[in-house]
Amino acid sequence: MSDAPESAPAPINPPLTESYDASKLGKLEGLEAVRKKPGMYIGGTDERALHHCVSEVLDNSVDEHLAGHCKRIEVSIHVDGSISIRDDGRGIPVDIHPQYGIPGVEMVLTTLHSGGKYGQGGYKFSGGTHGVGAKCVNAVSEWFEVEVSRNGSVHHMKFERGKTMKKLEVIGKARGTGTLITFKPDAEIFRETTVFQSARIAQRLRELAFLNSGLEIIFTDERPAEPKPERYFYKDGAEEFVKQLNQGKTALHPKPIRFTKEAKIKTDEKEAEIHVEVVLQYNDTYNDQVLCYTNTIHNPDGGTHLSGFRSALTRAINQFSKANNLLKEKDPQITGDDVREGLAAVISIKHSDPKFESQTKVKLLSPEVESIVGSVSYEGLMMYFETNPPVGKRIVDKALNAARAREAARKARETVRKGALSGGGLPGKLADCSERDPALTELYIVEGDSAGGSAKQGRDRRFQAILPLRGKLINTEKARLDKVLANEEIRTLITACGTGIGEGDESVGGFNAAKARYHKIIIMTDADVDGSHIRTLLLTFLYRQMKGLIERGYVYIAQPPLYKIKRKKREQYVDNDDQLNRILLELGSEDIVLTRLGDGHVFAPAQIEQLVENLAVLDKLGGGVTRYGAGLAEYLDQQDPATHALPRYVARIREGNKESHEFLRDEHARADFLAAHKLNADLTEQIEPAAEGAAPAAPAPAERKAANLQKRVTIHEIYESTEMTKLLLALAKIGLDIARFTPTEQPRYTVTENAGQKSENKTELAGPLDIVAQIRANGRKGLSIQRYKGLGEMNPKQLFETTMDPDKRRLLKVSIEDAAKADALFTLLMGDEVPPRRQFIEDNALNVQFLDV
Ligand code: 0RA
Repeated sequence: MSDAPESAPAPINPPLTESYDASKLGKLEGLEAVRKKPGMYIGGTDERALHHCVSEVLDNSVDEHLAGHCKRIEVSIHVDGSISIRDDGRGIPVDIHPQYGIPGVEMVLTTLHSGGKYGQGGYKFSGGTHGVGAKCVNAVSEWFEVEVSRNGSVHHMKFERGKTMKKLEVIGKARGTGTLITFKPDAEIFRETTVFQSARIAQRLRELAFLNSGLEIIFTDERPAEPKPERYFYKDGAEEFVKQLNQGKTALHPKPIRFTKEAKIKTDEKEAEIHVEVVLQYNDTYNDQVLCYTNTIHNPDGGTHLSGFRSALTRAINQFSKANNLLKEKDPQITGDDVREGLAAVISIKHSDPKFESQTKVKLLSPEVESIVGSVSYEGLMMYFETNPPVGKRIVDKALNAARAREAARKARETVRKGALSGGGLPGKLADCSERDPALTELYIVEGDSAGGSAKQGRDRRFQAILPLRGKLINTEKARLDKVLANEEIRTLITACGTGIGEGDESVGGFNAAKARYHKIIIMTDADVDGSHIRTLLLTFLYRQMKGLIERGYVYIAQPPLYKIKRKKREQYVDNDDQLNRILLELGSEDIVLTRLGDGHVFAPAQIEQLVENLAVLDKLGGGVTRYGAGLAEYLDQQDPATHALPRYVARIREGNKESHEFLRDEHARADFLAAHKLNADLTEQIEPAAEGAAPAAPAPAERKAANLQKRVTIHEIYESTEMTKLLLALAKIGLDIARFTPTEQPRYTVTENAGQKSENKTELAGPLDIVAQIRANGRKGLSIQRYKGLGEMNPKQLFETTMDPDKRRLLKVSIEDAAKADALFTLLMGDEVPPRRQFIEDNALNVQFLDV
């Protein structure tokens, strides 16, 4: 490895020399560039870029695994929206860089384009350009913390918006090695959202586990009330991946076919090393899924590995069928499309010097890969067919069937095209709009006739067209195109859209986006399992046959409300749980008097509103403390009286069934605590060693263990502390006395409802945290909350106002940035029998977030 031996642990606060200062200045400017042009470094500031940050940090840990040093990665999303990635790799180097005079870890995290010593870290295969990713993430993080276990010590550093806030320090002893990075994305940069999508991250982690057999990945989203850690671990990586792709389908052969090859080649003077792994298994559907990866990075647009594989597959199957006389004279030629029907495959290559089409690595360009993947695939397949001729025959049969069906589908498409484009008239079910300019019109595809009727009555007929869909929509994954096109609902949809479908140009019935009759196609289904099923079926069809509509951003999903709430005469529709919570607080704050008993101060309504908002968030973030068994009020009372800074760590001490807590202000307090208890800094749970010279009557260790008398100590970082301090500052500003949160003997506040009326009701409260609870309870009084089931429960006017009115509705745009992943997901969802699919949808509360991963 390129790392020099490290003689001593890094000194705390390295001496400031002139060159250190100068180089440091340059670096700050360096990361400033990332903040100024995030697009250049992390591909934008949207939700995708936000998740890309996680991948960047993760890729470094995976690189450690690829280099043979890391077995386990843990990812946790915290309640405050920060995220941690922990690995048990070698740890980022902490020795002082001879040229720059700063610790390796600081260089890796703050110096742009730092080549040289820590530039590549001696990696043969690397997903990211090593280290470049993490420093960009540092630059766009409100705060970024790193803990490195190396050389027997745990080292700590902290940054804010890319600037070093705490220099490298040893904060304790380490037993093993590894890196823990935690960051909170900066809302100044990610203006759209800073909220991590659990499903999206889980999907990537699972994929990584599939592609790295033997790597264990643990994922915990700590934001729900009861977090459930997930474990991803696959002994036979890619093989299990392919089996997963075929889950719920019938495989043509029980075991996936797998071939691998390792090669060394020369490219422009350079030596490169390439490992190829191809795994495939045929199933009984009519679609193909071939997923391509380079150094575990997904290449949705394929590239040279894909083309090498494709031509080898076509060649091998044709060769086998010829050699065994499986083709009859009148049989059509077997094409590439035919051999891919029902194919599930994963092509994963590792390359020491890959070339991609763009920064986003969607397509592999390295020319040498094509022939390597081609030859290993061809030879592997021929060998397999030779030893398993019955499977070979089944595959040829399937391809032949596909070739025959292709001809039939072409004819069917032709018919549909004639119906749709040559004045066959619009379907009777379609209630069209009067506007003719497609840029101004919208088509609502509505589930069921009754909601369709309401939509027709409620719509603005000038520019809104309605197409009700009834009955069973055909599963386009399971059926061949000719069958799909025989389906009445699908034909109606095609005619209404006006674009035609499928590949090829219009003359052969192909898709033409310019002919779209509406530039907004809005899918409106019920917010239940059946609704999401129909939505997924529709999207599958649009994805496979009218992809251009999705690519142009013409396809949307309507968002009907989730709840209807009623109080006295008032009715209101509520979109989601967050909004419901806000409304409860709002209603609960109406017409109340909040009095501070100490001095009789009465808070103004505007103050109450702000207080409640801040206290509610504080309550929610409090989960970051209470999950470890400590009380939120006790924790908040540890605030620094001047700055309101809160402790960053909590030690949880359990002995038998006794439990106590100690809050530790910062890394120093933690280090002192660890030293005092003789504990390591990098373990989650440890047994405190028995005190030296303990009384001879003390039980022996084994007995202590049996009696559960051991002292178990865990230390937890409270990532939410920064955010909670901000809230305390805000609360103090509004005038709430927040020096004490734990309840006092004497009540401190009163909340009075209906003050001055007969129904006046006064409640005494002992602490600030009780205020929100009381107000929420107030809000629920006399309120009926109805979980809203179907679109049909709304009358035409309500449907328009909540879900169709351009001024009030919220539409979700369906984007397929990552088409292949969406495809894989469609297949997972659509390919199997109803019960497992329903289960999947229920388990994952399927929503469109899945679609634009
Ligand atoms: C630079 C050099 C080496 C390792 C790393 C960086 C490294 C970075 C990250 C980021 C997250 N986890 C990580 N693990 C390692 C090589 C170290 C050596 O040669 O010992």
